[in-house]
Amino acid sequence: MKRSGRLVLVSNRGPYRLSLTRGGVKAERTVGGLVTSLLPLMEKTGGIWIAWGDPAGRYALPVRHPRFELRHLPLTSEEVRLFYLGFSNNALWPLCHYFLGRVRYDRAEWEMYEQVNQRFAQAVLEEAGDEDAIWVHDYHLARVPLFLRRQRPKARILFFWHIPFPAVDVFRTLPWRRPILEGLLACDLLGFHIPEYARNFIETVEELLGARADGETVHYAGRATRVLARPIGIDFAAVDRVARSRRTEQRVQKLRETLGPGALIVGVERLDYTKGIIERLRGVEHLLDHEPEWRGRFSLIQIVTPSRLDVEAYRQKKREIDEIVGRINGRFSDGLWIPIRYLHRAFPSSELVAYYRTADIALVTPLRDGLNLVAKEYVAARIHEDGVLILSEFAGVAYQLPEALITNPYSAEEMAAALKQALQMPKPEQRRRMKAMRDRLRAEDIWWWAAEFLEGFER
Ligand code: GDG
Repeated sequence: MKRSGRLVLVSNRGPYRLSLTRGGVKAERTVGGLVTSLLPLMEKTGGIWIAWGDPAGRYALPVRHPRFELRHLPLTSEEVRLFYLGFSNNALWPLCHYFLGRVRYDRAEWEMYEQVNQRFAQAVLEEAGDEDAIWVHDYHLARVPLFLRRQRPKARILFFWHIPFPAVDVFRTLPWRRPILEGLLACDLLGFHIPEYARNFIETVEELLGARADGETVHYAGRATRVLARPIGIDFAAVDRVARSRRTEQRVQKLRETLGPGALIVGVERLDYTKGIIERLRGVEHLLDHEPEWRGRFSLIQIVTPSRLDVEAYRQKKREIDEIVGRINGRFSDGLWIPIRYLHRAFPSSELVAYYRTADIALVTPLRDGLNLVAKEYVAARIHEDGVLILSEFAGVAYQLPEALITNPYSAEEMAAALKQALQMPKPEQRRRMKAMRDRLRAEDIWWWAAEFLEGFER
């Protein structure tokens, strides 16, 4: 039965990997930025979440205290290969992250993207009533708004684009640029993280589609779409609460004892070439090479969560990381001290919070990143208001957190300089910066962000 006035959320990846057991359904959280922010939202507002997944069907989740419905849409292995690994991750992902050298455009992949987007749209049409707000997420599903609009001219459709939107001269390399842009312009409210992406988008549709922009409203094909830039938030209070818990406190003590007296630096990311892991390691190597007095005085814990290992580019990246970690540790370890501790696996989120709380410095230095939630989680976990965040100028979140140390990850020299500045930063300066960042992220959390869109949309 369709209930009216609820939220219908659509994304490629869902919040859980489900398996059927004799006792019922077993749900395991999936890892990624979109899910981190949207799961608390769905748990609070309720509604239905449509996403790729097995087995097909509708599930009430979380299993113990159901708050929303999850509808799983299974994809065949051919669809996964062409739509997900192909067009989404070999064309749109590198394109939007300015990695033109990695882009591969292939007609069969595009056609499958089109088809799978149609299937998602069909599932939405089956679930959504006229009064529902339909909120489509991310670059995998750019055509969905148009397919919905054709069937439901009056539907209320939002879209949020989680990755960067590149400059027009980059985006125009995409042979299917028109249908992607027209797909997006079929929604009523289109969200990006930061003004730069919204500007790029507006310039792109003006130039490539001849659309007309009037402030933040774009007019095209007899319709108007409002374009809004608001960086997605995290559940700040929840991270803060976990960071203050007794269990975390014990974990932090334990980590400190095990890791010894030097400064601790942490890095956490999915294995992805956009995240700049190699470049970061080069920055560390540069410091140890050029300023030997720092040897033995800090170590980097680098957590790399396995991701997209069915794509060759990602397997290749993993080999490169293994190699450079081995080289740096081989060159500088002195038997007792190891500069880099590299962990290639996923951790429970409470364990990540313990690392954030223990680490004097967080390195978040992607080559390009839509926003970056690890930076936000680090800040939220710093309950004593100290610690230093080093941010790449190419992470969207740098726009929201100018109090971080902002650096250029393409320069090992600049990264080493930022690291040194962080290692020497006096506590009062750490506090001044951290407090400003905490105040902002507490205010601009996931509830603020959702209200900006859902209420902005009602207006
Ligand atoms: C996309 C955009 C944008 C990581 N390892 C583990 C783990 N994580 C969690 C982190 C964080 C999330 O995954 C990663 O979020 P990011 O924002 O850093 O990056 P993407 O996955 O690339 O997200 C990004 C985001 O969407 C939201 O719009 O910010 O720019 O690329 O929450 O904590 N979580 C657990 N174990 C791990 O090992 N539990």
